[in-house]
Amino acid sequence: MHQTPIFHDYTFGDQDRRELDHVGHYVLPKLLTADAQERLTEALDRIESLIPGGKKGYEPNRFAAEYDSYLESLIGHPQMLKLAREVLGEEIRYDHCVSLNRPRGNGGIGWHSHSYSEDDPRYGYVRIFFYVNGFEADDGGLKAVPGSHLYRDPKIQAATDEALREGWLAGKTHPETGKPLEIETLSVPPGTVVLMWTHAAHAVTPRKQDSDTRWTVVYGYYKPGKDPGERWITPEFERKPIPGAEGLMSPY
Ligand SMILES: O=C(O)CCC(=O)C(=O)O
Ligand SMILES: [Fe+2]
Repeated sequence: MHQTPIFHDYTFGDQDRRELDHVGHYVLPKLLTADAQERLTEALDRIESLIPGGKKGYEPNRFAAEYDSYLESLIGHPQMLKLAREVLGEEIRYDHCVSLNRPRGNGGIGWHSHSYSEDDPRYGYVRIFFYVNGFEADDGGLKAVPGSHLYRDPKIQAATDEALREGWLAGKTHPETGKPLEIETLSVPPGTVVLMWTHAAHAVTPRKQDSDTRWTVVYGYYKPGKDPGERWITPEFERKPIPGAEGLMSPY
């Protein structure tokens, strides 16, 4: 089936893959086409409007692709799958699509990491973030700790940068360089895609009171073979035929 491109031309080569593996995240600035940015903004605006009064346990933001056909169509979009496979290898599964809109005054989120296959680094899990209108470091900005993913710790947690430095980060070094781990703040232009390994320590700064909404959606994919835990997919959605997504929905 023909689908309108969502990404401009790019190459994600061996060098880029090595950088993702070394750092834990990888930024693809301005990758989204103008058309994709426009349609994503519309879709994410709709999701945002559904949140008040949304169903507990089946929240429009947490099950975003189940509430919006455009977001759904991206799960199996050829360019999305090509990127996911460049990162994870041929065999992949879909895990979740969550809207991460941050309206003005949104508090951001403290330091954390996520889980998957802690005991076997051959099985990866990657988040593909679409930062549709970008962000500045101090305004709904993503922060990360290069090298933290190599510890494969799914339980990193800290409320502030200071608490992270005094806690989890204290004395930790990059396993490949021996250099002390440090916090990195990002700023990205509109249309940016960010890849992040699941065990990377990350956090988000608050959105300013006088800013517009930060429009963001994330898609999670992994290499099957390990227990993915609770996936944010309803049984009905798991069975739904989605063009391009055949074989991606079963957990293993
Ligand atoms: O809102 C963001 O930029 C990141 C949210 C996050 O931590 C996640 O989706 O895992
Ligand atoms: Fe996260």
